[in-house]
Amino acid sequence: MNGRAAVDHLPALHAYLDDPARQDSVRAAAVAVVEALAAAAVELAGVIASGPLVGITGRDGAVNPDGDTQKDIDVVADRLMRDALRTAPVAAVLSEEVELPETLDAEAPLCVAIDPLDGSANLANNISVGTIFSIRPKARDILSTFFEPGTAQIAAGFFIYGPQTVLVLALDQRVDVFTLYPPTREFVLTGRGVRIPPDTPEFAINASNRRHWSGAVRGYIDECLAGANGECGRDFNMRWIGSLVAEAYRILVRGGVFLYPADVRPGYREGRLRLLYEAHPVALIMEWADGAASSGRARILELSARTPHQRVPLIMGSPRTVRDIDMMHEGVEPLFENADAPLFARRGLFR
Ligand code: FBP
Repeated sequence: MNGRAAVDHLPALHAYLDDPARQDSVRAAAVAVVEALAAAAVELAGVIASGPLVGITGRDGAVNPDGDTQKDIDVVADRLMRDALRTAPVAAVLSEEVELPETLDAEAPLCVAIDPLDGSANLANNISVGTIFSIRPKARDILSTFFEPGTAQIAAGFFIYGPQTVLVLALDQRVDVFTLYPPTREFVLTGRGVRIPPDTPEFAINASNRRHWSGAVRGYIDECLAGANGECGRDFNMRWIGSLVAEAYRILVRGGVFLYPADVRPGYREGRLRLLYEAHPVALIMEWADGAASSGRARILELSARTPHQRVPLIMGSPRTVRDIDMMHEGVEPLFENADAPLFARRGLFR
């Protein structure tokens, strides 16, 4: 098969972005940010692919502001992404690896929240990891930009460093997929206008935390596990990769639902994932691809952060499934309610 000939028919990212860039100055700025991040992602993909051959040991180093232990690759990814953003029209950047937003060019029109390398602990096992970003117009006061709801985002996306390096981009109310073609170091369009299937019997959750979950989440998963023998009357499949970008990508391809709920463990009472650079951007991607994203009690995009590294429960995927799980939260006390208590017993998915 002639790979080169197949690529020649596909628009490259920079050509594809010409159209939105012509529409208005804010969109032109967002396109410049995406292109800067894409160039950095090509570098980062090379470093990740070579790993120990270029001195990446995967060793733990400092602890980031959120209490996570940084790996050497986290530091490299953070430097690459923030250096790239300095070349783009960005007023301030909030990175997972830094405590507070950093001002870059105060006059520039956009602010960016970024997780430079999500799931880096997976790299030791050669599992896909990613860079997640969220782009929003600068508010009058730069800092307050980050405390606006997720609906303020004008674009978002993630790169996956996996078997292929892929960019999933939400821009102009649509979601497109670009794949890196290594010989030219260019991203080319491989998936146009992604649409999430409305209802796929597949779920992803870290089931080892079951005893810590709220009754609503336990009830939903128990019904999935009962499968054809239970009230839902059909079998479910389960996946858990432990890498948000890989889970989100699977949902874009074949639907299903991903849950990282709040639970009773100390430090998990607001969930695990971060609102500004994990939940907000993936929620925008889900919604613009016809999916949904919720905390169980509210639409993720309507939530505002109170602190830069705030966590949030995240349920995302096929819209009917997310809606069903939201319904199971209705009338149930927020967290720590007893799954066996009468209140929960009244609430089920299929009754
Ligand atoms: P980091 O932000 O520390 O990289 O972790 C995020 C993450 O790896 C997600 O990608 C993934 O969904 C989740 O943590 C897995 O968490 P757990 O190990 O608790 O199941």
